[in-house]
Amino acid sequence: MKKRIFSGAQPTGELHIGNYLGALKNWVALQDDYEAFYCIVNLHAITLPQDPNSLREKTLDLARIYLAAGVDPQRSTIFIQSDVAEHAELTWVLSCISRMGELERMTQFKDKGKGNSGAGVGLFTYPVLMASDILLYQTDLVPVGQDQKQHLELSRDLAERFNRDYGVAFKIPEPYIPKAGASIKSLQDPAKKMSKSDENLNGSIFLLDDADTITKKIKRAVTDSGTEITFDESRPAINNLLTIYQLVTDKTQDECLAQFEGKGYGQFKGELAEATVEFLRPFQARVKDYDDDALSRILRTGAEKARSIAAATLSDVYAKMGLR
Ligand code: ATP
Ligand code: LTN
Repeated sequence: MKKRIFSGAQPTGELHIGNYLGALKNWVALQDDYEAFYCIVNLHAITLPQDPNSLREKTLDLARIYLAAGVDPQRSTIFIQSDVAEHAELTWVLSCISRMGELERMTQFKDKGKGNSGAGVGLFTYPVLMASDILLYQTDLVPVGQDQKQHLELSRDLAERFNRDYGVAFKIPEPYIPKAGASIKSLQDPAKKMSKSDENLNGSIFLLDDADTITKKIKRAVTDSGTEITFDESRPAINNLLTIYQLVTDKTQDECLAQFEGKGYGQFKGELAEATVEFLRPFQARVKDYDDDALSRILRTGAEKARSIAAATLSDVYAKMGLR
């Protein structure tokens, strides 16, 4: 039997090339060898206020993005988190075995909510919902970017704790974090990761940006002092741009180095812009491939499949805890 993978993204804004290279690219590659579940995590999105109509729209837009990126609905299960009630139900159970201290240590919570008594409780318990997502499906592998590593460790801790205290109900999931692309940086500040919520729109290349916009953003990207174009962590701006080049062209590091040896930043940026535009072109054409009916069918079928697996896990958990 094939091993299982699970991953998800939030319908909270436009996806950028960091999301694509850090996560989606691997989702597509892994679906050949794994039974894959790709979720649109709209319950995570409401940890911050969302306009209802816009959330509905962004949820469907994100499903289109998964499909355009190459997630194949014949092989992989695509579904909306809130369509499978077990995610919320298991979250309550796992909240009861989570500790305040371990959630307080989550760096994402520290960045977004810690010390602010007006912050929503959902921001605090967010990683427990993520653990439920993963554990409901007896997941083997979770392809994510570097920023999710700590959340995944919490998922493993909660699974181990439950299994030890109540009997084995969960598989212990492994992270899958790519060597290159796990943390694509902002084009404006290579000390920060590229992020949907960055106020500086020039820092991110969005998947639906047109060729002109992409070229402008790359031309404006900050660079490091010096002139060499190499993979070198101590020169984070060029390292980031070269990593993007490597991933959008599928070249090896050596091929990239050889190609830009002795060339200037101007020429490099021109070639990077061109390669990025070419990489996104087929994706952008496919975003309109599915009409609303086709999309609804895929999401309905996905939710049914997901629900049948999630229900079996939850029922086992309830039985082991004495809830039924
Ligand atoms: P953002 O900060 O852009 O809102 P997120 O992590 O909150 O990102 P999601 O859309 O849920 O938002 O993330 C989907 C996937 O993209 C996750 O696996 C995440 O680890 C990955 N990811 C997010 N930002 C980057 C980045 N800059 N580089 C590589 N992977 C990333
Ligand atoms: N927390 C993640 C999104 C997410 C996820 C998941 C990723 C929610 N549930 C399960 C992998 C597996 C984020 O903010 N990027």
